[in-house]
Amino acid sequence: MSNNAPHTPYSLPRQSPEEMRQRLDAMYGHLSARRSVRTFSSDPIPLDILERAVQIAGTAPSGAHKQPWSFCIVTDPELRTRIRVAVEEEELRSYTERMSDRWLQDLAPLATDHIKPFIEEAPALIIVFRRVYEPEPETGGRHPNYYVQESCGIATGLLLAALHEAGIAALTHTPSPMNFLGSLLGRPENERAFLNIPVGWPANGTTVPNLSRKSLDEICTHYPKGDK
Ligand code: IYR
Repeated sequence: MSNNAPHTPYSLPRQSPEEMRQRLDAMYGHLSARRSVRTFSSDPIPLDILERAVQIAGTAPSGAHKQPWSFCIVTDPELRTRIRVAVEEEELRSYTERMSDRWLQDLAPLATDHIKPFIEEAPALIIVFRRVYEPEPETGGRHPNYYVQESCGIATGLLLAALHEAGIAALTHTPSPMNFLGSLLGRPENERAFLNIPVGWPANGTTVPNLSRKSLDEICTHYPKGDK
């Protein structure tokens, strides 16, 4: 891990407004077609493609540049079966005991339940862990990380964009609690499971809920208000 880097000159090429608009229009057109997918073809994805996407995720900014994340690429079928069993146990408890009626109603359009075949059917899971501190082997102490949630959220956003760029679908799956993922993967004590992301191509016949996104006006406010 790099630290105490001396400063180095930095600039970005200026684009013309036309070029900026053109590039962002293209990016919006592409990214607005990203959808969460829950049914995957089992066709394997070359590992170097997934590694490249993880490398892109690792370009995210992070608190004090601590890069407090680890990405586990799980293709092992036997391990995925064990993950599925543990996931479904927790999800069953969530759906029947932990989630409120309001929550279940809100989820109804997604038609989800506690059965998660995608854990075994998708060719890979990328399981993101947040590193809450870094161990200090010399002293046995703990060096804290900062803004770990935010940093991992940004990195995961870049990961999803990278996968989509390569035409690979993903699901941000959040079994809760998900401490069992750390145990099943033998992760170190300083890591906590953040998200389970099954990845793959959509299975033939995949459908997604017919959702729409909020408009720009709904998500963006100008100050001063008169602007635009
Ligand atoms: N983790 C559960 C429930 C769930 C919760 C939300 I909020 C979602 O947007 C989707 C699912 C599951 O994966 O089924």
